[in-house]
Amino acid sequence: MSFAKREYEFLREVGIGPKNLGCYVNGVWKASGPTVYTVNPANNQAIAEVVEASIRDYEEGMRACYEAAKLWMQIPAPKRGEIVRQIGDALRAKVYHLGHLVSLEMGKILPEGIGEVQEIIDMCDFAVGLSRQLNGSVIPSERPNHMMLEKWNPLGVVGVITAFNFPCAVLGWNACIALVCGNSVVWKGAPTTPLVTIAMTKIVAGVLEKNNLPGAIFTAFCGGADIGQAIAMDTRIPLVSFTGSSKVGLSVQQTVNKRFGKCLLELSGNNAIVVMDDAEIELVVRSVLFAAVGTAGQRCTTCRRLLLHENIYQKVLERLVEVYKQIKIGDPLEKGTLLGPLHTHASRENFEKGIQKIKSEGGKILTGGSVIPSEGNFVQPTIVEISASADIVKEELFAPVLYVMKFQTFKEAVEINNSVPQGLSSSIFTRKPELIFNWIGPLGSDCGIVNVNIPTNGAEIGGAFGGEKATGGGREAGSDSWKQYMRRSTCTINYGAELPLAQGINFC
Ligand code: UN1
Repeated sequence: MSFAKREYEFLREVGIGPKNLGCYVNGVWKASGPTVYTVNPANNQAIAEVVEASIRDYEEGMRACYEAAKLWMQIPAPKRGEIVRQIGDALRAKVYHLGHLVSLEMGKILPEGIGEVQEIIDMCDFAVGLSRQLNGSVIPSERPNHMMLEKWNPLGVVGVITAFNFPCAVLGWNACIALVCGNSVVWKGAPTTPLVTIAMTKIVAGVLEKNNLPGAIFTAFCGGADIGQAIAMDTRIPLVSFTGSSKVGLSVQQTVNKRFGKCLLELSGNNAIVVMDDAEIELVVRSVLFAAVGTAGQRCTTCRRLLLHENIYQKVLERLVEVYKQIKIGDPLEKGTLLGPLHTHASRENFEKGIQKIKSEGGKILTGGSVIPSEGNFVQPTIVEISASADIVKEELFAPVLYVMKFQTFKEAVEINNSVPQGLSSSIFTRKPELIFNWIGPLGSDCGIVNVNIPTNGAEIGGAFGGEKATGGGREAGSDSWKQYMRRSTCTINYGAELPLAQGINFC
């Protein structure tokens, strides 16, 4: 497989040139860190050059960002919503071009690249509505002539550290909410997707500039672990939202907690689809295909474990293997491709190591299992028959590798679903009401996302997104996730002349 090096028209449309400065600091593009090349995962050829942030850039940016928060938080929330509305409109105008960039630099197929940008647009819409609903409550006081109320105030600066697999949508989940809540944002994107970081920041920066607002309200850095570590340690950042592996997330959490900062973690998943014997097989096959092969298995919501009832085991498996053999693998920007490359050469090596481990632990490869010789990071979509108790099944192998296992009862399926350290997403296929309600009930799936008759991935933004256990416990995007981006002030106001004390205490 080889790809000719092409000129990508859409890069210009989103403000990317051959050489790019990777920091948006106090409203100015600059950078004094190392120079890196971002590469196309489909052929490992350089796309463009980026100068990353140095710690000096970080300090300059953070100082301005911290000051800008004081101004931004005094702007009424619905007016902040208006700015986020404009960001949504600016993204709408570029959804196609930005989607291409995501696809080019990350390696996901174009419909998923465009879908990722759409996810931020959806978040903007959600956040605009939210900007008029940051409601507190009024609580009856036990004391005469007293009033108790809850007032939600901004935190100040929200730090957002995102991963390569969703190089901009996860920024959107956090930034849209953080901004309407009155916080300024400091963002570090993944080191291997700097162009998406730059293009996305240019969109936001353009809106801030047009409205004569300080660019420092949205501060962004391309860079590596040193900038991430600086964010985790920075006492000016009361909330750090981190997306990545459980291992790195734990260390970020410990660093942030040590200074009494708060963390919002979205870490590894190890998501199962449970198929009962009354399931509609074609619905299952389509769902598993999207859940296990979509984004080349590099979503945190990717289905990694397929639990099949013994009565339909053979039938589903045969159908899946047949469908897997027809998957079109190739250039993610090309129409019709279903499986693009893994993101980096290292991910490809990781896939190979994983396959070796699978074999050594008794896994039987039913289809796939090899890398595809090419300049890029292509691997075969893989189905493995393996015991639920194998060590490798407990890990998140970030590749299109699906473990299949058999069960006899619903109870056993739930036990297997819950038997891994991670707890992000899960799904059951059945039409039986008692199974559906048990699945979503207290003794059902222990995950943050508990689906029925749909894949484990592809969540809408309206719900709170995140998971339990080693997934980190965070909830981002919709529902009431916004509360994490604000601090709650419980206010008791005495408008009388006396001083009655709570609990009836007489203190004189
Ligand atoms: C991620 O993989 O980090 O539910 C996020 C989904 C997407 C988001 C995935 N909306 O698959």
